[in-house]
Amino acid sequence: MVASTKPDRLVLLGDHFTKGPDPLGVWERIADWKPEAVLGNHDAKMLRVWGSEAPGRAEDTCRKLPDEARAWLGGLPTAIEGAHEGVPWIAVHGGLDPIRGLEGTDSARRYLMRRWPNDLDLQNPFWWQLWFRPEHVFYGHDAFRGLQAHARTTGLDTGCCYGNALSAYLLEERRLLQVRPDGTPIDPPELFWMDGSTAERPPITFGR
Ligand SMILES: [Mn+2]
Repeated sequence: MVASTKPDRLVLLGDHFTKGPDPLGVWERIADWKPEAVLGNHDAKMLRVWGSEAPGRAEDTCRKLPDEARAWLGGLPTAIEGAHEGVPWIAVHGGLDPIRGLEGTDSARRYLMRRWPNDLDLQNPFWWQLWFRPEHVFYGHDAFRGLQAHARTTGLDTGCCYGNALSAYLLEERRLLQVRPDGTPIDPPELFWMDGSTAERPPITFGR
């Protein structure tokens, strides 16, 4: 997708290394492309355990990567802001407080939040169901629900590491891009769900 579109800005949405089979391969791409990126919850875990000999997925992943990857992770912001044709956008891994916005969402919630005001009660609404602020938010962290296309939020984690698709959004063309895990383009894009279905379903909306 990067080779075919040659974007001016490439923003990765977090959880860069722990999910797939080849973390070093991911790092080599990052070192080559030098994308912008936001910190994911698994990235934060890696920073906490780096250098530890303890067993665990994050620890194992750290041991496969050079120190430069640690420095890169350690320098990542938890949010990136931009604007395209007058529309402001924000990239985060998890979510944002729909009442207090970016400035009112602390770092951990930016990379962890799925529901608002917290994830403890599964009856709580998803943060994006309550997002009526002016910025369009792009996020990851929720492969279980597949592609999430709403008016002002777009969830792009379509579970490539589970055999589904890698998804990206090309702002200049307002177009979703997808490839299969082997790199084959999926055109037109599909909505991927964890039950294996690719059929299009109505987008989940709330109050719109
Ligand atoms: Mn995550």
